[in-house]
Amino acid sequence: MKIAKLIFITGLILFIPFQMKAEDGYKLWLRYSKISDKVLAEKYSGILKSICLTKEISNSDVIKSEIELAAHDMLAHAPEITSEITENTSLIIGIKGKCDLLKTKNMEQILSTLGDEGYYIDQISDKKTNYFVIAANTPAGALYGTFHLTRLMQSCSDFTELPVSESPKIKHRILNHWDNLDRTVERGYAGFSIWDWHRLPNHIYPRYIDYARANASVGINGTVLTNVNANAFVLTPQYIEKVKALADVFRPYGLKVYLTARFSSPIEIGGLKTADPTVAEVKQWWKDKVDEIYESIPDFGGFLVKANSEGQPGPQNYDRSHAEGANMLAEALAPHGGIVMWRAFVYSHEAPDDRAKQANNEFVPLDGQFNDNVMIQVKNGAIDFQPREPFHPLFGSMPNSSLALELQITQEYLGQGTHLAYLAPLYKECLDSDTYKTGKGTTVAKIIDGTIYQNEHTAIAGVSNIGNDKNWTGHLFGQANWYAFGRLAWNHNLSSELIAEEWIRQTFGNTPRLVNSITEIMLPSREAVVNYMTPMGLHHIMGWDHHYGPGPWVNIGRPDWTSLYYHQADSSGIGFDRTATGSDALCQYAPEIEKEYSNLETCPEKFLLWFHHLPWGYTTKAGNTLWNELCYKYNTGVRSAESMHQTWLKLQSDIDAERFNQVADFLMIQENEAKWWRNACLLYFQQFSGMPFPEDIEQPEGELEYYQNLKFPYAPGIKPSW
Ligand code: BDP
Repeated sequence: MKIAKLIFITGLILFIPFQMKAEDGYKLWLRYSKISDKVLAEKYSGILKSICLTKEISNSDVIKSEIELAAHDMLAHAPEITSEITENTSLIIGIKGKCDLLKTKNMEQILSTLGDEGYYIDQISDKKTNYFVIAANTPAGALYGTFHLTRLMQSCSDFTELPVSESPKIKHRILNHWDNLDRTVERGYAGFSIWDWHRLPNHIYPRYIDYARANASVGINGTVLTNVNANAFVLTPQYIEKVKALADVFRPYGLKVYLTARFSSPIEIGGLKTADPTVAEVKQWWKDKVDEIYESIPDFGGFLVKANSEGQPGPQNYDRSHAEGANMLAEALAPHGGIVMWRAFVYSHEAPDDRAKQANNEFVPLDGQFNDNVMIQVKNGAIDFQPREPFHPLFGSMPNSSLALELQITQEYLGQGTHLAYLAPLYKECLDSDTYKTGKGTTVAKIIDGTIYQNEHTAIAGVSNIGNDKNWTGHLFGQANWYAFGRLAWNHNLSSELIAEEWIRQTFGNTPRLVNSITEIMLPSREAVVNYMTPMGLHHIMGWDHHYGPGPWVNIGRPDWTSLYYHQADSSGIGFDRTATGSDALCQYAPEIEKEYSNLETCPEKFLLWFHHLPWGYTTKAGNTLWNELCYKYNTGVRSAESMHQTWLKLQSDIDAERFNQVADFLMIQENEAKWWRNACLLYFQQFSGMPFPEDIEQPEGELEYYQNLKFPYAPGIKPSW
């Protein structure tokens, strides 16, 4: 007993100082670490000295507690918070029409341009007063403005950015959780689902509040709680009560809840014999169900639907179109202001055409048939969230419909839970792609933000990488992708560099050494992954089902799930011919793109094997044979992974031990797995090229057979059933 006690006490002595220093990543980018610069600290304390938070702001409690937390942790300061302006007031947070100071002509004019969620921050000085103001039209805007202010402070800003006028470019900025009711997460690599359905509605974890805070801090305003491979059970009264509990927690943070709707729900939980969208009872069932949901959750966002895709039921089961299915749900939601996000991720092995063409084949003929509150949710590329894909040809092909962009934040195909891949460059690559559909400048961003076709509803969705791991995202740097998704959803014009810098400053600190070194790791990281997994337009050559690790040999019979179908390697060459001589997928793009990508002279090399089947001896722009170029690319990817790891190791003294060690371990895994990818892919493709590895690369090690025999039946995130 005594010994046990001694061990316990020694343990405390040994561990407490260590634990105090270590951080587990739970606080995300909202760490509010102490401002050590005295001048800045004094300035910020001055701004936060006495805050007038006009009491009419319905979420004033959450704004108040955020500011108190930030002031306490960054400045060891307790602001005075009032609901009236006093002579001490240093900061006013107010919404239009409620606060006299915001009734000046100038302010009214500014606010009139900011929309529902925008905000304005400025320092106002006149003879008598000198105060800061955060002005908005709504409580959500006031909260977003508050987070902007705390972000500036955490980043040690000298406030030269003022005045700030911000409003989101896209209306619905939504996380999609692929979370199942049993708490497994499809393609989730950060533990189990954060939604503890069994304990809801009675137990509210503080994590739910922190989740809402984190989303609000980057402007995310919606969350689909459940998997697109949907379970009808979530629509039963028992679960609606649970969803309501979450919605109540999220509301003050401007975060709406949405659910996935399984198309066969009227049969599975409604006792009907059919789910045919043209049958009156079915329509009525959905109408009643939607009314029931709104009764509990008056600001419910709507439904996300995966229909007639990968075994999910849908209107085509009854020979009805996607439009008929979507509109039935849209009609039920419309009176309440809800929307339907109907996914365009459809393909079938029974369809004879290239999988990359099938979504356009199905959806383009339906353009103009969808109700106004239906959005077609389209993945960034036509296959499936690969490390690199050209933009999806549906963007710009449905001028009479509202298209939403779906991105994947979880890294299903980019190293899952252990590879560092900063995804803002991937998101930007798609957003900035010029579709040319209405002439030059018709970028994906301008299509989805409504600029081109003036859509009332605009949306962007990110498949979440969040789980119940202490640090939320498994890999600490997964947090940067959640952050980047939110920031780009708010403003797609932000650069990847700027977003990385913001995140680094808040997550690690403001020293130039930290900012520069971590930027140096993050910015090229996605390209590194492309290089060591799928360079030059290769795609879909990963392990079967779990999608973990290389699998260029995967051949499970069904062509569209088979690597051989995508790389088409044989002794004559490699690549998928999607020009007019092949599947002609290029004809779905605008003529400018079709011309550019069809022509080998002008096709960007990053997409070469996506669109062309080329001989191994083909000469690349650098003057290499295709085979050598491929080898160089794989090798460059490995080199980049090594250098990311080395750069990180130099930061040991700058970062707390727990976070430093986790990332260091994962970078080691990444380096090893990059070699695994290179070795396995090059050994496999060499069988067809019959050419030697260039001498100036590290020679791929091992036997192809060894790599082909590796099995991972318990890899995380597997899709439960097909
Ligand atoms: C693929 C995933 C699969 C999803 C599907 C989807 O492998 O688990 O169900 O996409 O988006 O990326 O529906």
